Amino acid sequence: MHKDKKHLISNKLSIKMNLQNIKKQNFLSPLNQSKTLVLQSDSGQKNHTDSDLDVMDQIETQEPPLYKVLILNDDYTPMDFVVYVLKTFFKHDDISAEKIMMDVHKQGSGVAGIYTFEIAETKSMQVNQFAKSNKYPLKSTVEEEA
Ligand code: TYC
Repeated sequence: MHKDKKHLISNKLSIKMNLQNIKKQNFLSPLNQSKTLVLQSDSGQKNHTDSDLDVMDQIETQEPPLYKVLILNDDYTPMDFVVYVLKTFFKHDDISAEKIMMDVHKQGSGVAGIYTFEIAETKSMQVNQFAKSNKYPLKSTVEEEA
């Protein structure tokens, strides 16, 4: 099972155990899609209403949007450096890192990994910073999964 989904289900259980009332609030995701956020709130009411249970079911079925971290080709970054990046930041083994690096080298870009928004952004920034520190032009970007 997807780890974010596990997280949501465990959220659901903790809400079930601890909360008497549940309130919804709308907010905007990084790409301005409307989402529903469930907030913990006041006590006093012993039983969950049907609407509370609907909200819990909604939590369980929501999947977070996913984002690809792309690695871009250039003419100067050494192949070994790209393989090291793929193994270190994206936990690929030698075979997979070598294959992704060669795909990027031949096709111009490739997917290093797929994550939720903050993790994807963080990894991409870490790669760009690491390449810059080593004076290589290697660049990474983030793109929402189709
Ligand atoms: N094209 C680079 C070279 O020939 C290798 C390379 C591969 C660079 C992938 C960046 O994302 C990259 N040295």
